[in-house]
Amino acid sequence: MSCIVAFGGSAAAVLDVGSSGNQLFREILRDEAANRLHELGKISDADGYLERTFMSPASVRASNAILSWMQDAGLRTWVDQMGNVHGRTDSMNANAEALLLGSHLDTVIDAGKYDGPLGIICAVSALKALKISGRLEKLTRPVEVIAFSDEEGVRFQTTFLGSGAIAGILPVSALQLSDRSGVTVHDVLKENSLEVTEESFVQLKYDSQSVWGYIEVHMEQGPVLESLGIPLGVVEGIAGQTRLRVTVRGSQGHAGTVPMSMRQDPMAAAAELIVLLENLCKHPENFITYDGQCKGSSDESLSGSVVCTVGEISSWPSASNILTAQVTFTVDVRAMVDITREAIISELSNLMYQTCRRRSVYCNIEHKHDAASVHCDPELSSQLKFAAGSAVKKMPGLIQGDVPVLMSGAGHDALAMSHLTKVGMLFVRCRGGISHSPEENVLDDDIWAAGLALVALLETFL
Ligand code: HGY
Ligand code: MN
Ligand code: MN
Repeated sequence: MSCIVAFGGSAAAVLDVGSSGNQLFREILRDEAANRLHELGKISDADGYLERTFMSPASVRASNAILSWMQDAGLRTWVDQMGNVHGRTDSMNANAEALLLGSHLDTVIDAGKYDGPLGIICAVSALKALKISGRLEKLTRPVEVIAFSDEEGVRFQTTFLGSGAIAGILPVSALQLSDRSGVTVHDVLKENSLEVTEESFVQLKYDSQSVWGYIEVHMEQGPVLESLGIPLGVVEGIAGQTRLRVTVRGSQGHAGTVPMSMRQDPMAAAAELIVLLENLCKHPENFITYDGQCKGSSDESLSGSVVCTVGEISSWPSASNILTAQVTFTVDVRAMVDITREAIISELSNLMYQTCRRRSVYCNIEHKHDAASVHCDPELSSQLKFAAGSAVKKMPGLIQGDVPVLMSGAGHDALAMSHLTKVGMLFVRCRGGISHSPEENVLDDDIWAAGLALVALLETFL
């Protein structure tokens, strides 16, 4: 049985004074931050690739490392009953509305080391830079870093188990969600000595009056910043998302004896449904209008605004000489316009059931997760834009340019936190826009730029 322990951190870092005399904290915001990301990238539940799921042994080890780094930054730390790791300053005005910073410590399967941890490490490093320069206690409001326990939703197929509890949008029924092996969220918390009850679960929600805002630093997971040659961008909005689980059931049989005309083949049906999904999302204008109604004419405003993915598929019994009995696959639909996403899901369901009827197979579409799109707070975003611009200007050798504003197709804890408070996001350039892959890469100098931007933002609270 593993449980989360908190142990002290150490080491002061050397103050880095750049050529212009202002403090660049290179050793903290760049070198140490990059090392910590590298270290976290090696904490995995799997051999040979990176995987950390909700409250897994590797997630517990990662939590302990993050706790120690938070303490090293002079933060008061604790772990809450959904496994979120917290580090908070004890500022002069302890009762002022807090600025929350954070991102997720869990990963996808075969993950890169920046998706999630980059936002946690940059936030902790920025606060350490203030501590080193004797300004942590001078913050006029509390600042709290939260390393959320589950944003990817890999294990229980519903996301935001950590941030959703803090934001108060996670139903207590989530504790009864079970993973593939039948283990529930409640079970795995208990295994980690986190005895959550309905009362204690509800108390995890933060009072919106006690929160000033939430800021998340995250790798872009897209190619735009790299194509512009700019290390940082500000997020205008985050796409809404829907996750489905589709089950197709037919009649199991002998691969050699059942004539093609007599088959109820869920594998062939699933293949047709997946191509149907792709066609619907490649050409939504052929099926729906911008206001979400179904129609036949083309409407350019829809093209490119919807993305759909089948990322997981399984069959039973999976053998080359058996006509399959059942196929299950996941569907992930994202769109910036919620009524477009909802219309896609409705049209998809109609088309899927029609196809299954025609093929005399049984279809079931299970709704696993929905999150509406979110627009970041304009004022918070302009503060982030200014902070990012000032950071990039300080960085020796970085291309100077206006900090771009981007949309996010990827989901983030900021989606959940937007139900609690105003949110802002800072994107960091990544190589080739690659993410959810071990090929993920963020330059150390860009990690530095993101940390400097957070320091610049925190300085507005001094
Ligand atoms: O799936 C997403 O958009 C995020 O990485 N969880
Ligand atoms: Mn992700
Ligand atoms: Mn992420």
